[in-house]
This record gives sequence, C-alpha cells and structure tokens, in this order.
Amino acid sequence: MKFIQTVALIGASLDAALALPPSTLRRQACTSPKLRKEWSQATRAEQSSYIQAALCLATKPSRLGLSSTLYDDFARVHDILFNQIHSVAAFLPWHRYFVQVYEEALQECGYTGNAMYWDWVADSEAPASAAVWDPITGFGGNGNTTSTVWGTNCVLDGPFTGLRPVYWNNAAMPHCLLRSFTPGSPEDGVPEMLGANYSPTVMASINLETTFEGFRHNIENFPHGAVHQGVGGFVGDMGPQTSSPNDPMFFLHHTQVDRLWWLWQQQDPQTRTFAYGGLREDGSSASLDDILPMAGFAPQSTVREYMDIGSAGLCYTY
Ligand SMILES: *[C@@H]1O[C@H](CO)[C@@H](O)[C@H](O)[C@H]1NC(C)=O
Ligand SMILES: [Cu+2]
Repeated sequence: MKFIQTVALIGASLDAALALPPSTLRRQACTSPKLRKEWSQATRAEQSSYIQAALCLATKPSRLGLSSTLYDDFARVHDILFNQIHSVAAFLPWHRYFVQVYEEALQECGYTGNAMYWDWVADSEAPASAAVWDPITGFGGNGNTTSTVWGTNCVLDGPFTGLRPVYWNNAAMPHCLLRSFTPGSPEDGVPEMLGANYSPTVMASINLETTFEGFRHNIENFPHGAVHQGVGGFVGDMGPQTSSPNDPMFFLHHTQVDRLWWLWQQQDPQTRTFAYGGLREDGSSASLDDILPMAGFAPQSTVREYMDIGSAGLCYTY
C-alpha cells in the first residue's frame, strides 16, 4: 500500500503525515495521465486481470483489524462513514478518493491497469444487456429471481459466484453476492433497471447545472441512485445499502459518476475544476479545506486534493 509505506517513512510525525494527502507526498507533475477505460473497451487480458485482483482482495487481511478481509473493508468503511459522504457536498470528492483507494488495492493484488467504468448512460436503453454483466468477460449477471427473501438472490454466473461478502449494512451477515435487477415493461417502452433515469436526455439536463451543488444533488439523487437501485433492487448488494461496495460493480459505477463529474468540470475547466459548495453533514457550509475521512483505512485528505484529476496526486484521465 503506497499510502502506508509513505506514512511509515515519516515515522515519528505520523499524525502530520496522516493529515497530508498522498498527492502532497508525491510531488512529481502529472505528465502522462493514466487512462481509465470503459469496461467494454478494455482488452480481454485487462478485464481478466481486473477480476482476478478483485477476487484477490478477499484473500487479504483486513486493514481495519477486523476478522473479515480487505474485500470487506470497503463495504465496512462505506457503512461507517455513510452519513458524512452522501447527500452532502463531499459525495463527489469522497467517492473519487474511495475509487483511488480501491484502484491501488487492486494494483497491490497484481492488477497492472487502472480503474475502469461502466458507461450506463450509453447502455441506458438496455442496461441488463451491457457488456459488464457477461459471465465470461464481465461480472456475471442478475441474481436468482425466483425468491425475494433476503439472501437468496445469488448471482448465478460469472467469476463472483463463490464470493461471501460478510457485511449487510452494518451487521455481520455473510451471504452470496446478491443482485436483483429492476424489471422494465417492454410493452410500455420502459427500460429495465430504471434505465430511463440515466438516459442521455437525463444526463444532458443535469449537465446544464451551473453550480457544483446543483450538479452534485442531481447526479447523486437521480442517475447514481437509480443505478444502485436498478442493479440491486431491495434485496441486492448494490441496492440502497450502506454496504453496497460488496458488489464489485460499485466501483465501475462510481468511476462512471467520477467521469461524469469530470466531464461537467471540463465544460468550463477554469471555473469548475475547483468549483465546490453545498452543505456538510451538520448543515454548515462545505469548504475545499474540509477533510475527507477514511476511517483509518487510508490517510485523511482534503477535498481540494480530489478536485482535479490532472493533479500530481491523481494524474488520470478518461
Ligand atoms: C433459485 O432460488 C430458488 C429458491 O431459493 C432455489 O430453489 C433454486 O435452486 C435457485 N436456482 C439456482 C439455479 O440456484
Ligand atoms: Cu457511496
């Protein structure tokens, strides 16, 4: 883990180091940004390497000192911090940081590529047919739909059928990977998986927002929420669960949210790269100097360090 190694070097001034974002600890300029690809644009070898690394996380010890694995740490951290990172200004930069932590964890498990995304806007008319659900080249598809009792909607194909995520919201309830795609109604032209809520038309309208807060509010509540719900339903891991990082699709989903935020920033980079605002959890006004908490899982950072993906500490592009 790069963060931990850097912190260890600092030794005595551990507290000071933890307050420093990784980007200030690595000062090189961003000369060749890493490209984050859409899943279907990746090579077969890249897809396979990504999936093997995701599975590898479940063989590594917890960094939180828990008896569950590193895989489960992501769901646990997301649950612990849930109210500080949703329906608030920090939603976008916090999840940008969280995806980066995941990307580095995959790389420590042998993956040599970068985070990838699922472009659900492009697939919104038929989301269930998207390449990401392929059992061979993707994440496997829907869960068993014959029962709506919790714990029975197990994903039936693909590489993750043997996974046993430990947490369900804040409780230890080991289970199979659960998905419950929201059905559509073809006769009425309603796409499955709530696709109408993340169509190109919806996204074009959200892109007209001129303030960070307007953009954050709309993308979080409509496309972001609809994809969670559309994939997970009420009984699946991706549903409105605080433990939603149990589904590896969480990270492709949030990388897409990150990309859409970046595209919005790119409409007017001078004004928008550091455009930030809205509220904190306690109702006070958010600031670029706010701390992004990571519950001891990775160093604290500031919002400012996560605004510009072309900065030295992030250095990636789409
Ligand atoms: C789907 O779930 C039902 C009800 O729990 C179960 O009887 C059935 O065996 C499952 N199907 C598969 C393919 O696992
Ligand atoms: Cu989240």
